Amino acid sequence: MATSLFQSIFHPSEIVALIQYKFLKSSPIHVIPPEQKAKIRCYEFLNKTSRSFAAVIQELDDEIRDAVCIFYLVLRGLDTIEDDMSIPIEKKEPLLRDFHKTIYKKGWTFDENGPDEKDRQLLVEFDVVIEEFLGLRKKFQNVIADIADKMGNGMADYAKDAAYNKYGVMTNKDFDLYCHYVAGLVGIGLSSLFSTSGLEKPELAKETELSNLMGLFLQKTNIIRDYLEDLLVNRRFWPKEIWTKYVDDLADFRKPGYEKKAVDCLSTMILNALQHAPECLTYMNKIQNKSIFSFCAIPQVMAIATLALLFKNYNVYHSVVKIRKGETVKLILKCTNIYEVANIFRYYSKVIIQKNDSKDPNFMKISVACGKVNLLHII
Ligand code: D61
Ligand code: MG
Repeated sequence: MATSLFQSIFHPSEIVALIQYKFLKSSPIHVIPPEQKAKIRCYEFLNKTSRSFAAVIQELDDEIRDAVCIFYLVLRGLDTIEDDMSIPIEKKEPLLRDFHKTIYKKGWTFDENGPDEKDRQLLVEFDVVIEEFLGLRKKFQNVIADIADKMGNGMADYAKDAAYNKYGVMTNKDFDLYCHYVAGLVGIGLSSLFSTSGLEKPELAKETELSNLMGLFLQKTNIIRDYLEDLLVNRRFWPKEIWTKYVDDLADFRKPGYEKKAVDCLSTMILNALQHAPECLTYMNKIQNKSIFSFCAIPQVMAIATLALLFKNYNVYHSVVKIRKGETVKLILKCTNIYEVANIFRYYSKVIIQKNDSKDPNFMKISVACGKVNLLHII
């Protein structure tokens, strides 16, 4: 709290928001009866493994909260297998492809992750996630298993692709497909869970393209922000089709003399993500339930705020650039309805327009993309 307040010292409205948020947060968080040991452990895992989603998931209405929590933990488990480079591909491929069946195996656990894998403990105690999964309504189970099947097979296809392992993601089309597997499918699954619960209309489950783009917008923003972190562990998610226009090796952007190229390539990446913003607003405009609305909107506004902060920001190549806690909290407090969220999107599109300059090769396209966010009037 002290560091967050200090970081916002020149942003008084954020100080107010930080203090307001601190008091609001101490109001009811759902109590789980002490005999439900597995469920308690699942929520502990949720809070341990997710900085960005734990809070919004726990604020969901009762009808949907546990299903979304288990959906998250199942996919986090799958991702913990995907991310682990110490598991040989012969072992990894069947683990990923069969994961949708594994979640029905009472008592299954996995202790073969590398010792440094950040969420290894989740799989070591995965029997508790399975227990809770098996306690969900059959309809929820089917949605979760279907998404785990598609995601696991998509991850396995990439994990055994030789070009992907050598160079990373190749084309823009590849980039969209990879992001579809790891994040777009989450959006599609969530829409099905919302409809199944009865909290949203059945039609929402049919909006698979808009749901997919909700995930793409979040995942692409993370991939842009995490350039350095990923490069240091030799993971390359920026599509080769984009960066080869500027350099021969993705790591060259870090070298002295490449600053202009680096910032221009960053603009191309940000433009690519920003093009999804209008459709994300269109999706959120369809949400009726208040708790689901906040759950969807908070990650989205953080993403557009992050894109605005990253734009023209050469620091991306030398450190991890993140929005201040005070700014995050201010956004969370504002995310109450579609009009506010549309205003926040417009605000950040203006921040981007102000940083845009005519010497940027993407100047025109960025102006157009921001213009589309600005002009979108909801209802
Ligand atoms: C509305 C609300 C939330 C949404 C949404 C729509 C649409 C999509 C998403 C959330 C998913 C966004 C993913 C962006 C963060 N990326 C990652 O976590 C990467 O892993 C991807 C594979 C596992 C996905 C697990 C997940 C994430 C968020 C959820 C969820 C499941 C279920 C419900 C709600 C939110 C990233 O992981 C980094 C890490 O290991 O920490 C990676 O490996 O690329
Ligand atoms: Mg991953």
